[in-house]
Amino acid sequence: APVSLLSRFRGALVAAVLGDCVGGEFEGAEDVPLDRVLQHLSGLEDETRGDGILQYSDDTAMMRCVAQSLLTRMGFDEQDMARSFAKEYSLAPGRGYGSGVIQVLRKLASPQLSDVFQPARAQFGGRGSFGNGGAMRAAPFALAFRSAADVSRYARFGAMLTHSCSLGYNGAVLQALAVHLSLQGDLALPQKFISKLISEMEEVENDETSRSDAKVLNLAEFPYCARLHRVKELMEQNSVSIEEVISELGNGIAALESVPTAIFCVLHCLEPREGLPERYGGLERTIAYSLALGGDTDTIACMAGAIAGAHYGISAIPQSWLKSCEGAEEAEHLAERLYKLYNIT
Ligand code: 8NA
Ligand code: MG
Ligand code: MG
Repeated sequence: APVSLLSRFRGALVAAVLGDCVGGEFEGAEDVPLDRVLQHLSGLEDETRGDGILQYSDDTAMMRCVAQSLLTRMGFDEQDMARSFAKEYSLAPGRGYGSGVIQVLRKLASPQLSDVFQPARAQFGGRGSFGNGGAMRAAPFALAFRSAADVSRYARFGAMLTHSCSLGYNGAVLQALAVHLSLQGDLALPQKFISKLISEMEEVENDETSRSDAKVLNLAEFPYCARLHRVKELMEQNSVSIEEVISELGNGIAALESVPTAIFCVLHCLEPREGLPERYGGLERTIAYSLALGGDTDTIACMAGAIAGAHYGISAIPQSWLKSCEGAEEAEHLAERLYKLYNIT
């Protein structure tokens, strides 16, 4: 049966939370053997397991702020979103935030602050953060705006509240666009999906700031486009090892080293893969595969989860996984409210 748009909305936000919660187990680990991943995931099916619910981290905490702000303001309001981030951080500072972004979140709490983009610009000697913290929370922008141009514009501003380096906010744009295309059903044609993303990012990266940031950071011209071309090449290969994915695309906390990686995870897992259980559907494969890459596992699984969830819909998510993750039900509720907003604007 075709997947309804509402099911895709719910799938996107719930699978993002799932990726964050189940990925936390391996965050920062260099080597994550696939059997450890599968053991961790099958543990979720065991109702008698004693270790309780898996907690979400900064990824989900900030994504909830984005969704809530878009809902209450019925669109993007930088003051409100900034305040929401600051308030969330002050209430629960122990969610595993990046070491740099904490300074921005503290400054955003000041009522005297007039330019809410200023604290982000002061990061890292004025260069701004290129971490994946803008991208990890970008999915709700694709659920709030209909056109690719709006998704792109507001995902960029939303990320700039903490990530003022173009590598940081362009990663958020790419993630939001990937969710946007997935919601439209574009993953049915994977080659076309990646080609569309490349042509969108050619425009996004063709501005002075993006071009000069790439140069200063010693990166290829059009760094996201270059990575997406590598994703395309890996898709065309008969077999791809985990080591190859990590060396070609990365698994780190920089947006450039994790957003294209998350997109690859989704594309790679559209088909059954060796080493992954046959009973797994595509969404379960995507989450499992993302964790097996190691590195920034919670964030890569969160981003891959959002894209995959938008493709497969909510019914692809195992109930036992949903029940094991803090904030999954709340994410479903936020997705339903965003769906209503999407249909009246
Ligand atoms: P951020 O803005 O603090 O960036 C994260 C890190 O990236 C910084 O602490 C720096 O080490 C580095 N960095 C970013 N920009 C620059 C720059 N211009 N020059 C030099 N170094 C730079 O925080 P964020 O929100 O982007 O971080 C997101 C990630 O951190 C997420 O994965 C989140 O889950 C969290 N986190 C990750 C790990 C991990 O081991 N992978 C552990 C704890 C928390
Ligand atoms: Mg995290
Ligand atoms: Mg992380």
